[in-house]
Amino acid sequence: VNPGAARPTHPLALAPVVSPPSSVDGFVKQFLTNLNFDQGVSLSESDANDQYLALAGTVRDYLMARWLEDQARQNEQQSKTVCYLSAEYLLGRQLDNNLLAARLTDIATDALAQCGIDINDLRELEVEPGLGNGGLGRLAACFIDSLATMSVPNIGYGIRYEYGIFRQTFVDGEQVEQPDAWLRMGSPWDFPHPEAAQTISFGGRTETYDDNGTERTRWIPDWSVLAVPYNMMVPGYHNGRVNTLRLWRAVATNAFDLRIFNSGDYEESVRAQTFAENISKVLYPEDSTPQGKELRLQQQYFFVSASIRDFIDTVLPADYDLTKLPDRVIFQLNDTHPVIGVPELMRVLIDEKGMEWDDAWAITQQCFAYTCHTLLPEALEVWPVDLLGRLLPRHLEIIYRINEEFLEEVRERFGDDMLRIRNMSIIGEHPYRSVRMAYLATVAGAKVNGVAELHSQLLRDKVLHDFAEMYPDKFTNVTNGITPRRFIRLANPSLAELITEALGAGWTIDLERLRGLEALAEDPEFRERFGAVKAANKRRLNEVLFQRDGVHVDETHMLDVMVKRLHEYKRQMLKVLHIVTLYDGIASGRVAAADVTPRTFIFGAKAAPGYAMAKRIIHLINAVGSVVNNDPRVEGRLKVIFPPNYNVTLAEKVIPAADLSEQISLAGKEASGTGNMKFALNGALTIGTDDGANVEIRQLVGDDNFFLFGMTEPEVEVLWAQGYTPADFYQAHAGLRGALDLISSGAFSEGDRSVFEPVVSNLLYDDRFMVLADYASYIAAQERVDAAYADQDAWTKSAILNVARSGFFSSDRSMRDYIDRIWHTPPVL
Ligand code: GFP
Repeated sequence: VNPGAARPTHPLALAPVVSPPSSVDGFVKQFLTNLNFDQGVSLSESDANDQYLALAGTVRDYLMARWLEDQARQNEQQSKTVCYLSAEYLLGRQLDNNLLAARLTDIATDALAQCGIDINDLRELEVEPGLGNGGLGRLAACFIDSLATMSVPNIGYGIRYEYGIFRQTFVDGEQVEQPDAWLRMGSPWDFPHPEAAQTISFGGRTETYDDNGTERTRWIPDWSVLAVPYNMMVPGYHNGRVNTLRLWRAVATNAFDLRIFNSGDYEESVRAQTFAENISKVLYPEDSTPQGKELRLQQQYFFVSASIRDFIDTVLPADYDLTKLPDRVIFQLNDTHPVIGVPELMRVLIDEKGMEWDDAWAITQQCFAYTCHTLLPEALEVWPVDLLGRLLPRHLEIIYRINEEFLEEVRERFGDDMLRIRNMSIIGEHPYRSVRMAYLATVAGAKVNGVAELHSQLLRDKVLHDFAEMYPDKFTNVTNGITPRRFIRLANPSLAELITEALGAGWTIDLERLRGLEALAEDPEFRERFGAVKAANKRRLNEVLFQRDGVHVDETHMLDVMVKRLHEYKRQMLKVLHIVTLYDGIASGRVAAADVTPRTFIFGAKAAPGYAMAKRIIHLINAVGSVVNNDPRVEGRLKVIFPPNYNVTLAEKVIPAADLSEQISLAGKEASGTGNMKFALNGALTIGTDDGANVEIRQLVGDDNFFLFGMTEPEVEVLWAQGYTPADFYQAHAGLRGALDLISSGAFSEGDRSVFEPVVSNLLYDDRFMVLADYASYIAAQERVDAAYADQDAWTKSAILNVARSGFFSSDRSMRDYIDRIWHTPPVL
């Protein structure tokens, strides 16, 4: 919607858009219309995919009127918009979420039944858009859900990757990646808007010119691509609001194409097109190899430039006074991926809109805020100056000038302290000249936040210490959260019903109300019903996994679950060592099987394709699983399940069934975690380190309802400083020795000792994430878990208290904190 553009004058253009009637008959009619006119089939000829697409189209039709109204209202009220810039959105399936938001679930179910269709069959056809790697992308999806539910104007901006996160398969226990062609069967939830495309340029050079006596700079790029927006609706829960998620797809420009095409070189023309379109082809894996680096920078600039210009040129009125830009927008930088937006906004304001440097800088500093999601130094992005200068020469000049002025400020403040200046410079010198994107974001952003209390504190004290000293007021914390709509209402309908029965319906948008369950933890009847919900969720998981992978989950077992990206810092290896220890105990006869709590261990994890150690660990988990699951000595006691291709859809089934949530990263490494919150809110107890948001979970649920183990962050530091020798821990602990020796012996690799040797020697001689140092404490905590689980009634009580006390972790609360501390964007009612 471009309020500045000429409006059609025909009277019908002013007529309101009307939703189909909210009745079963109205739904049937609209559904059949879509089936006939959009899919081009009659009901009797239609297949399930036609029906799914028509169903999705029908839900969309219901939301459309509100969507159009909301965009118009936000323009009229000149409200301030949160533009969330994120390279990832891990959305999960859309159908159920949108039905729930629009209160259409029952109507749609009945309407389809009238057409002889079971809606459940169609649900299963939806391929989730996996446009993210893990927590970061899932967080973005939770946030946009909350903003819509809170009626806060928001546009989520990102990339419409043609291939999202790869589909994981296992071949002989090893991860094999398959492309994720999520668009293959059609994509009913988004709308392309080619007329709103932006031209995004790259390469070339800059030159100065005389503009009526003022020297100005312009960028003469080399090549460009079109960014075509695809809009998705983001409906709020039961409030009739619909925000927008705008994802950009790269398309070759005509000019680019035509020039080559006319020269008769058709092959070259196709190649050029492929080159341009590669930009939005695939989602980059988190720990990717350097080959793709240039393309990754292209992706980042592509979506950020398109988004900023879209907002300025399309969303704002044509004559908008850009000195007032901070009244209308805050660009939230989700990690460093969109930070190139800082020099881009400067360039637009100065080179395109004719502003002076100082004015542009003052505006830019109010329009951006930065969220950091990591503590691993290697995860803070840097771009080689050569590469950035080649791809975005004007931006590099701007970055240099920002840095020059910033370092001048540092000098004024702290004197000529060369070490400090070198440490704070946005341009790093070692091992090569590079732009430190986190520093650029920190200097430019109005606010910088971490994603859990401990993380924000470590950012201030360590990672960005000098900056926090210089700008103490910039730094703040916003603890992450998750949307209760998807992760309780949709994922755990039986629990949701039980809660609603106990507390009334308001908790879905006011999660602190879960506190009301505390009293009920004392009620034996409620505990029994709560326990029954868990058991039913285990049965449901059993059905899903049996259908999906042919494996069974025994509902009498404790379900001990670790699901998250595979990374050494998250320490899936510690979990493996626990399993091998238990197995070794029984198999060697040292421990009677009857004395071991029956447990099923469930893993879900993808490893970045270029991350060799992570892939070996996946192989090891599968190898341990295949030995354990086939050894009659441990039958009925231990079982390992590792369903391939863990994603949001599977998470929604696994998490509600879990008894024990594994959050076992090395203290000081996990920024927050959000899986930990999902488990607690679904009544699992956590075994965890004092890391990320675990700290806050433990404080809220209480020590009695949380199994804490491991070193604290300061203890980790002390051990490092002393010189950490993992082999000492190996020597000191018989159980650990037994487990590592068993792996080394080839027991899980058909006698081949070489297969897992790199994993074992990495632990013995390097062990950056101190798995061995925390082993003994972890095993002791697991023994406490067993003891606690033996009293099922007391366990259930703890589980209820976990739910009751975790309302703080709603993403609605996170959004309120961002609004109060950073954005200052009131709802538009
Ligand atoms: C990252 C961090 C997590 C954090 C999320 C969201 O995600 O600790 O909770 O971002 O802030 F590491 P993952 O790497 O875990 O996917």
